[in-house]
Amino acid sequence: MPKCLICEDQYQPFMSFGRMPLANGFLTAEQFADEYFYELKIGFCPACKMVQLAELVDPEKMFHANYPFYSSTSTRMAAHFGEFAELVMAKYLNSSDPFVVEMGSNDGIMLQHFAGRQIRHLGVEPSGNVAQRAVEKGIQTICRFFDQELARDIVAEQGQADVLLGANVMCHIPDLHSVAAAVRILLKPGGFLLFEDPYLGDTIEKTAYDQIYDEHAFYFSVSSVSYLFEQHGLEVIDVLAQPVHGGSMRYVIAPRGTAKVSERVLALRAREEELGVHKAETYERFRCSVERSRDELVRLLRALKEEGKRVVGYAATSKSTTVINYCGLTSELVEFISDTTPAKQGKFTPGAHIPVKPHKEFTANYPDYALLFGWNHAEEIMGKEQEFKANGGKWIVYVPGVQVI
Ligand code: DWN
Repeated sequence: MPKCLICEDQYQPFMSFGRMPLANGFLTAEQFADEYFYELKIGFCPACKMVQLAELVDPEKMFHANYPFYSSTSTRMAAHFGEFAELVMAKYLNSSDPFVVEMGSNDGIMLQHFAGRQIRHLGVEPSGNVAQRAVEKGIQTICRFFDQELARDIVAEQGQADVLLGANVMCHIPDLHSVAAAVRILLKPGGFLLFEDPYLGDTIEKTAYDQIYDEHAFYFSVSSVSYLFEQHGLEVIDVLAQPVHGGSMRYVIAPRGTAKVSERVLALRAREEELGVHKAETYERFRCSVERSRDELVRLLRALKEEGKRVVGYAATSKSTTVINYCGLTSELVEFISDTTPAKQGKFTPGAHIPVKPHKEFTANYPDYALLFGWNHAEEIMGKEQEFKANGGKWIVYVPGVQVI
């Protein structure tokens, strides 16, 4: 039985997706023979309520100088981080010369707003290539993993921070106790930590099983997040639902007793009780929904293949690695995947080795169906691909259910 990474209790995993490659391990044909696999298995700890991966991948295998995900590929996300930065400036930066630190700052999509206003800032990003992109934009960035040692170094050189930020990073870090301890070191006594990640409630309700992959070590609820930070003298003072990445939650954390706790925190706890995020049966039901969703998608794709229809994947997302490998999709069913990231183009998807091609290959010869692996960006993508629809093309989505649009 695996041991919980948060409370060290033992728990029973509730689902295995089988042998899985790295979600962002896009590769060349020469690299096929050495491809890395692990078992993608997820469990729920009844003691502290944390949902987590049972087998973790070494962070250095995932986040390195060739990490292919650049945050700035979505215009919707760029706008979202602009709004996030504005909120922080308006509500949480109260000192005369504030200092903002962001963990997992990627290509600087959020910090650029602080840099643009000459606000003291520092991005902490372990993937060298994306960190370099931020540096080129004039954003102060250090290429390291966020931990206690780094927190001490930052305090020694630049002092404590008024605000710590994290967007789609906290759930990626296996040693969350080290992060919480680092927050205590780096944060001013009256400071705030704000972070957001995909929300467990949405993942369950929408059967968004593709949120589960190596990089996401944890699947947060306000209950599990509260438990974690309470061990370190910190508390959740506010929660704000975000309509991005298929449903995210922003948590505002402060040293215990230094700020008023919003009623939204209690309301979300109550909603989680109703949803049953604390009950083993909920995860059994989730597993059944995932299996049903997989079977429906495979059935649909096989039927289209028999009818002689062309299906192309749209957006070689990290999430697609789980769907493709769990459902056993191959290039027989999905001809190729169109993606706008140069670092993924000309390569093959992890595990199933479906070719990834530039977007112009999609528009040059529209398929009959586009399987939307970037379903979380549906509005943005469908908005700009109206010609595909006008040419008779149809979208296939699988979250919250398998559907042809
Ligand atoms: O937590 C994480 C999330 C937030 O971002 C990660 N660990 C890594 C990444 O996950 P993802 O790859 O599933 O993210 P997205 O934003 O759903 O997908 C990005 C991919 O989609 C990129 O390869 C670019 C591609 N894309 C595209 O080809 N055309 C995206 C858009 C918006 C488009 O129009």
